[in-house]
Amino acid sequence: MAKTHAYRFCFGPWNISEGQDPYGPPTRPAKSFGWKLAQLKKHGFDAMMFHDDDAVPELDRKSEPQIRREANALKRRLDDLGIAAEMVAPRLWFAPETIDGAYTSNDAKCRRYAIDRSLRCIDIANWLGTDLIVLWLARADSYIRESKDAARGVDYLVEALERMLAHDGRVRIAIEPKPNEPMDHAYLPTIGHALAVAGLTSDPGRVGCLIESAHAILAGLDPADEIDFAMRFGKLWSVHLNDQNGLKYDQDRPFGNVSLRSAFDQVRALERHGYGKQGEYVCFDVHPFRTTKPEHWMDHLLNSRRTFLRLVEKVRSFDEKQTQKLIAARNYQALDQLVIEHLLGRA
Ligand code: XUL
Ligand code: MN
Repeated sequence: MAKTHAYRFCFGPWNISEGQDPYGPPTRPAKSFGWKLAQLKKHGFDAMMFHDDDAVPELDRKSEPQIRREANALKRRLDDLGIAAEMVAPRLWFAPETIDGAYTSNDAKCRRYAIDRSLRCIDIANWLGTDLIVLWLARADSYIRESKDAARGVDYLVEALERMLAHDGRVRIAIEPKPNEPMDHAYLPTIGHALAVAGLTSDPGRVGCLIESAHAILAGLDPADEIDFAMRFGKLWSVHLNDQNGLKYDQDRPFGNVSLRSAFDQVRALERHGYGKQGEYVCFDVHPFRTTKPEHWMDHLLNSRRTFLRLVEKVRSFDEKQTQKLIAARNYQALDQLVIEHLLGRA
């Protein structure tokens, strides 16, 4: 395994959130984008990830020249700080046009809106200096099965991807699957689904994926297996590391905070396939607890990075020779305990 590889880290402005949930209001006063960017810099993160309207607020109400001006101004701000834009993701779950599923809406006008907005998102990504677009297909599903045809949903998704690929010959599109929430059953719940749809486009090499640990867990899958699978196809272009306690609502907990062993396995999978060597970032899609006080606002991000880096050490010092011996002897019971003892450290 590579011993020298250094990782670069990233988060989004939404990861410094105010504590609201469906049942209660914010518990911390909102901070400005400038404050969030300054925190990112101060704490030594390398990149920020953006929704299109994190980069250019209220972009549906703005003209193209105005969007360009604001994106260019943001790029200058990022450059001054030495911060990269990792990706831009079209926020296709807020506007009235996306109520019935954006690209997969039954209404042609709404599908057109979703595609037009995605093309604008690609332009913003270009102005911010990244070729990576992330699609979390929040509402690509049906509330009522009989109202839609999932096969036609695939056609609509492919059509949208084709329009994006044609809009910019260099753009790479990473699909971020999530099996549920806000919807009941998403059309693309897993990496296998995302890559299958990529294969239907005219340029599958430019359609890959992003794995979020919590989303894989919500699909009943092992995030480390999802990482291995995506990397086998050379398609893992970003990760949203976090944690999740069972099949509940999306929790976006600090990385490793529920299952240290699963986090170890995820880091080991990333390490063994050289994640990051092509410029990929380690992003944390984590949120502070509702109880977090403003003075501890960055701790969920700092702790996630600290846990990640400590696990990199654990992966690099794991006894791989002994592992191979135990595998050869089919002594998986001993292998199981080898992992546990390693994670526990010296008694
Ligand atoms: C939703 C989620 C999003 C995407 C970006 O669960 O993870 O924040 O990561 O659109
Ligand atoms: Mn995410």
